Amino acid sequence: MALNLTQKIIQKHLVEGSTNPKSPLSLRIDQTLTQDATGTMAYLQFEAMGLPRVRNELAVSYVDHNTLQSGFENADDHRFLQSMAARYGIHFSRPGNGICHQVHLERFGIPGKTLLGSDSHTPTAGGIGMLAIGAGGLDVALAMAGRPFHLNMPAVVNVRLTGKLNRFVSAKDIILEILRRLTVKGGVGKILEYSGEGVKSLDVPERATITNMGAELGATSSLFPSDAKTLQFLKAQGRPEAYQPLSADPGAAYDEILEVHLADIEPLIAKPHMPDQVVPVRDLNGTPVHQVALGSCTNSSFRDLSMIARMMRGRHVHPNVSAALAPGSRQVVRTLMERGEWDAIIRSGIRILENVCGPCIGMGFSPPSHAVSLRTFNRNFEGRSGTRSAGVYLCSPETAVAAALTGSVTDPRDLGLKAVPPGIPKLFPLDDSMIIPPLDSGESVEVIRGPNIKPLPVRGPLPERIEGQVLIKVGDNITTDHIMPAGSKILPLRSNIPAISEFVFEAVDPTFAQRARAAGGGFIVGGSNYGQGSSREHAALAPMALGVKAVLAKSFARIHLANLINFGILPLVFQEESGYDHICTGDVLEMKAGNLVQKPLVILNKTQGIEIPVSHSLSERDIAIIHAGGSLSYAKSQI
Ligand code: MIC
Ligand code: SF4
Repeated sequence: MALNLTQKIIQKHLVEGSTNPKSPLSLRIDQTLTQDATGTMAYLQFEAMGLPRVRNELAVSYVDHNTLQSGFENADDHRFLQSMAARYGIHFSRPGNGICHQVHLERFGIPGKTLLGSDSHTPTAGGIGMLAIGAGGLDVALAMAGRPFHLNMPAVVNVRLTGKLNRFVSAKDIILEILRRLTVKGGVGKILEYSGEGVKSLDVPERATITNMGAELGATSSLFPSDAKTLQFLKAQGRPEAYQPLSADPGAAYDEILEVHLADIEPLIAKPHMPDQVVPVRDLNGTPVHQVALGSCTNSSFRDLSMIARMMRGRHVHPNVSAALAPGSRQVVRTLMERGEWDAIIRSGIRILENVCGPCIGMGFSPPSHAVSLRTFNRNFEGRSGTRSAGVYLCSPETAVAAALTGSVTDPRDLGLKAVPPGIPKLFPLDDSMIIPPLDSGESVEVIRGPNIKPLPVRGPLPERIEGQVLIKVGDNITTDHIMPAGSKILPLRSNIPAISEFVFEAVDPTFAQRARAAGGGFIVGGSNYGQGSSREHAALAPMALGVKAVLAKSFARIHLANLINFGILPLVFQEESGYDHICTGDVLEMKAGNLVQKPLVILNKTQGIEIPVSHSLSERDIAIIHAGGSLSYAKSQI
């Protein structure tokens, strides 16, 4: 049978199950990655499993998120992560080396392998032909313990790219066009597999921009074939031996087909506050811009930063704009330096930040009040920049530079510039001195824990009957940034669940944590695509610590759903969407939870005196996990 590329990689890694549509399956995970903001929890969970060393092929721990050290907390976490890596056989990418997804692509990505990462943008590695999936820290900890990753077979969408991009239109515009068509829920339960003539015109870093932002569609992953461009990139990384050609069989079947004609795409921009609010840049031409932020795991490759340098050469940032750049990696910076392009950036007046996530996660460079901020990033959720009143617009590096030069939204094609993007260099400057390789044996290494690292809270087994108040009712597309905000104030508490719990739903209802504690926990009610966005398991862990027993929603985003299960919170969906209308904040609900296999289940709204049918998509294994009080208790019994 002719197979598509997704099926091929899955079949090679299949532990249990099949690639039949929607069927449950488990996958062998070759590589794992963590970043510091999710990594501390992941490693505490790994440690709790009691193994002497990681069991997967390659595990890498990156420090790129929590690098603003305005107190001991983040520095403590870095030291903890470094000692954990030495203790358990993990590569450690030191702070300042670069953003996890960029560095992983450069130094570790291998076509045809599986990668599980505790960050929702892990599918960036799909640009090099890996099947890369974002997950909660606990799932990554389990993968490091050699356990397979469980999911339901996603639908495979074939995105056929034809033609070639026009000048000053780039990979970001391709994925913005797809977001415009499919929306932030259009990819849930799907893998986007790219093919067609148009693929050949895209270098690996451009492909990675596209697979990166597949996360904003809610997609499980996005995948490009491995071809001559992949070989060229791996050669330039000094790793030609990692190459193998990979593509779908001729005539392979797909669940859906999406045609994208590259020549028809124009520069696009996503308006506040969702990545799918996409319009042509020219619709906003002339809108005054106050801030431009360049970088992030979406757009900080050498290709993108070189294009910025080429467009800025001999020019200067507009006096009304503050522009800053967080490069993707040291390698990117050194490549720019070798080619004299770094100088053009410095001379232009662009402010230089660390090689980290930085402003993308609200770690500095927050915009001024009511500002318009153009960012080459992937998320523009309200308040994520650190300034609630600011409007963040997502665009390509070309469009961002056009605004930095003119002080207003400008279609980059109107500037009359001659700049063209560079190709892949013959050889990037290779320097892994900021990646500490694992020791042969780490048994004598002491793990260093500062006062910021607090033990994990645990949830007990699910009781027969759950009862409690509806603590909050929210609408559609609620992100994990709404549930558990990030930013420079809250992020340093990622290793301290009791402290971070105080900020759950802070921007939506600042009384939430206090009310939840006073009520001894209760229920959350959500609309559709509840929990989209970041993979942060804190959006489940912190509500669990506050006593949340179940979340009732119209539908869930994939990673958050898995995180709720992992921490023993019951995720229920309304059998009929109208069920959502029959619940108000403050209502008291009751449910028998002894037999979750039987469906539909019934929730009694005691306040309104009505019964509301609910259902779930839990597998037998998920049900066992929930009954056990979460994945860790369940896994311990299995290892
Ligand atoms: C994000 O982009 O939201 C993050 C910060 O990288 C998160 C992970 C986290 O919250 O630590 C993600 O995308 O998973
Ligand atoms: Fe970092 Fe932003 Fe990428 Fe998340 S989306 S990994 S915060 S650069």
